[in-house]
Amino acid sequence: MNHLLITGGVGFIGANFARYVYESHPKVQIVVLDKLTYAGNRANLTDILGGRVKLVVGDICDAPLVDRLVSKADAIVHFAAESHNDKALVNPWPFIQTNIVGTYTLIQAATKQHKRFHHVSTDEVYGDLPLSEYGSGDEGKFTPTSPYQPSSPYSASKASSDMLVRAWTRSFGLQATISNCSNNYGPYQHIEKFIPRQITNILSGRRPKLYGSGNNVRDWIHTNDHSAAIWDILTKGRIVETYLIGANGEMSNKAVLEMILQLMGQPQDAYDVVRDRPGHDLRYAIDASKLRTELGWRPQYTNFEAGLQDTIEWYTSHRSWWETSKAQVEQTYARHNQ
Ligand code: NAD
Ligand code: TDX
Repeated sequence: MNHLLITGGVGFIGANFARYVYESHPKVQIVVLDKLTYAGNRANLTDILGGRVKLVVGDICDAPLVDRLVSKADAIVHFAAESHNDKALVNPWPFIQTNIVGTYTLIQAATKQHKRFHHVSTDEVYGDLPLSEYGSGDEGKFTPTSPYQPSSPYSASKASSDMLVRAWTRSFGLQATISNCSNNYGPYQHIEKFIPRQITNILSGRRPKLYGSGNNVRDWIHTNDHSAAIWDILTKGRIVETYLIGANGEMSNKAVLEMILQLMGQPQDAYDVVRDRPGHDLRYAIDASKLRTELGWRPQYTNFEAGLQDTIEWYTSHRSWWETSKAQVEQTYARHNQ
């Protein structure tokens, strides 16, 4: 595993993973393939580019380019995707193209060249869980055998990509693993997403925006815990297996927002309730016992409030990273009453 090809490596989770590998595995050479869409930011890697980390700007749907880069790698870790649910509800096409055709292009190359492939996916492929069980002490969670029931254009495109990877392992012997992770938070996350949107709203004098009742539950994990889990799966995971990644971080959106407001010294009710997301998934929750038992993975960021405080500090001290795109992101949301 000395030469890694990381797709989507200047996006939020890909960049955190590239930085994690760079810092903890000094022998590994990294090539990042990224199209630099609105969600990709070269600045996420600038300080480590050159030497052991190279960036190739290109599209995962470009088969000749993908073939060439795969030939130089020992393994491919595939993060590149269109990742935002709200955008998929407005224009699903890029999600079909990148998430499905892009994944197809990569697994064709990996299969032909007999390369190890890790596919990064989401818990949203399993649909949602009832809210009624949340907090009852007897909550059901997603497991690796939960049925695929995606409910949104984004999750349907990710479910499709998972299915392609599974089919290629069986039909063509692709040496692949898949991971399905819950909601990530941490530095470098695009400000269209829930936590950074609210933090940067407060920092820029805007009011935070909560969709609908705010009772929807997400299972939060720090992105560095996600990176460590992917490294464990890549190096110790069983081929053809699916691992679920989560850190028992369930919280309602309203509770997360109230924690942000409190940590930033704002009144608890200083937010707007806005139009709910159509088809809004109610609750996600991950049972990560397979990852813990088989691979010995344990989350390190077990104090969500401390992780959130660090994240607030990161956005506070990296204003130039987000300030130039803030007005445009909020204008787009305002057009949809969100
Ligand atoms: P992101 O939107 O922040 O980053 C995606 C990256 O992919 C960007 O750098 C973008 O430029 C690049 N990209 C998009 N289309 C491309 C293409 N056609 N060719 C090459 N590069 C392209 O997304 P993220 O939140 O970092 O998510 C990364 C992966 O993790 C995705 O596969 C996502 O489904 C998965 N995931 C995300 C979460 C989460 O909470 N954000 C949770 C579980 C799984
Ligand atoms: O302003 C907001 N207000 C709000 O209440 C935004 C942007 C979101 N929300 C709600 C919707 C969700 O219930 O917060 C929750 C989290 O929203 P997102 O950050 O958009 O994440 P989500 O839709 O849950 O999907 C995320 O986790 C799974 C990632 O974006 C996906 O890529 C990943 O697969």
